[in-house]
Amino acid sequence: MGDTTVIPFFVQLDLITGKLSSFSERVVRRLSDLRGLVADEVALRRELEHGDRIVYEVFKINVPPIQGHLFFNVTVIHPGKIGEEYHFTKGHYHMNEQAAEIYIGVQGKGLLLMRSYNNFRVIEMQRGVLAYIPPGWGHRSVNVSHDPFVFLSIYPADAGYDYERIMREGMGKRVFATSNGQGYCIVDD
Ligand code: M6P
Ligand code: ZN
Repeated sequence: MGDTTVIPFFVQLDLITGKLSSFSERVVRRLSDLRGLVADEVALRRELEHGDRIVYEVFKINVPPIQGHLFFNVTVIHPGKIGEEYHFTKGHYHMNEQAAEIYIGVQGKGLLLMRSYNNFRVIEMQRGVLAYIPPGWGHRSVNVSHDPFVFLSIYPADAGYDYERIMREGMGKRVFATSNGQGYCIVDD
């Protein structure tokens, strides 16, 4: 039998800005949370001297973290670079190797980096792009624009997050600004 402790509900999503009418939790990730993940740790330390700015925020709607339920979040990656590397999320694999995820681009422009062993995929995200992350693929998002990059994600509530593996193995790709500061280049890592 399914879990019937939650009664149906809705929230309003502004499809232009990605703003939610309400949320249960706001997770804030700052520069200091990206220690050990950036290409240029010296640049990170230098930027930290000017303050520990917010890199991205996740607006979560809480449902029980158990099989059968779905999490849905809005993630906002603020524009910016660490050295020449564009702001990105920590990235994770799902603890539950059966758990897929769907991303829906809402605002701005980003890249969805994915890795499964030595297979790599990159999807350009913008409003209306529906991307599928199959089970077993690590995923990280990057803001390659000068505006906030906002996306909605939907995934099994028992997916779990494995950040360790990303720490150990990396995503295999990094995204830097081009010299004129307008575009991006994807580099093997
Ligand atoms: C999306 C989802 C979340 C994730 C968030 C930030 O909303 O994939 O599960 O928490 O992005 O990414 P990370 O957990 O890698 O910091
Ligand atoms: Zn995920």
